[in-house]
Amino acid sequence: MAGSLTACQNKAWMANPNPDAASMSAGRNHMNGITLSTWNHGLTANRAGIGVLNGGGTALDAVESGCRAVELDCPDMTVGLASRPDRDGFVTLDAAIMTGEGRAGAVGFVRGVVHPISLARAVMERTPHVLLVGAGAEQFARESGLEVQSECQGCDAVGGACLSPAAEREWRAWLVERQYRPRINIENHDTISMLALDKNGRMAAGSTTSGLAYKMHGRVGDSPIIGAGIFVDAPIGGAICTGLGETVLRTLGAHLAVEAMRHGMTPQEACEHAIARIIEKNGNSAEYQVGMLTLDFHGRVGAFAVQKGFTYALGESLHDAPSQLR
Ligand code: SD4
Repeated sequence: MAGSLTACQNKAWMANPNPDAASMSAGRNHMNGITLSTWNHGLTANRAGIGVLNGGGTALDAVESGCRAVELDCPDMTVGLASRPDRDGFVTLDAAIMTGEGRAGAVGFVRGVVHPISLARAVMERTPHVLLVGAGAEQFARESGLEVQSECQGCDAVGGACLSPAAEREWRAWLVERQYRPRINIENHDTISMLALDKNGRMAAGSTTSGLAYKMHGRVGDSPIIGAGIFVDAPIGGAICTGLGETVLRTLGAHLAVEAMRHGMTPQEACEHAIARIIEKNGNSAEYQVGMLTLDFHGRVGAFAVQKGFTYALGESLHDAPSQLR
């Protein structure tokens, strides 16, 4: 039973990766741990995370480092300050981080923060709280010595002032019709969510995103909500989500998957179970995408999505997740 793993058993993946987890073979070349991340830019995150793990760093360091890499370099314009804005032209960012011991930190609706994942970690490590939002979170970022671009803050009536040229061009084109239709599997919602397991059997999860392009000002998605976008619990495992956050919030998707593993499901079964519940509770699954990844303390991996087209990175290889709709 997963719930009764000993610390020693937790490291079973190092010597004997589970043969049932087909995709494990791709991650096996990284003997210092496992990195598992959403979408194509998961490769960027994993490379940074692997570097940390190979240097003896912890899963927590690996996740922070992986998320930071995508916050700085996200060609999809879905993570970090160069992302597409909300409908009023402001880039507002959400992030969360959690460890297997149950420590967690998150930030929502922050502007100008270069590395929201590091701010989430600071909330976890330096405050008695789990979630800070908006101006208070930005103030805490400055107090913590984290980089905040001050021109991105304040109460301007109209945004657009500090968008990247590409994001501003697209936003202005979007303004012509102002249609908000969350679409699936296009570059306007590709959060980086990441799980890492280090050689000492510690696990961490993280997520950082600009949320949905052209969302309402003030909208916060699943990514910074512990139990929704990410969840990890030793000695069971962790789960991370991407996609239309409202559907994940209604079901606390990541928590659901981890609890399914606690009750004996494999990571793959847990993903499929959680995605099935998301579809059951949110109706017409043709209209949204959710991708979920799971990892247990044996190193077994699960991946499943509502729609086809959800890619994920395990170590340095990219995979297509199976999906409910084909
Ligand atoms: C959100 N779940 O804000 C995020 C968006 C996302 O891939 O994951 N996009 O709803």
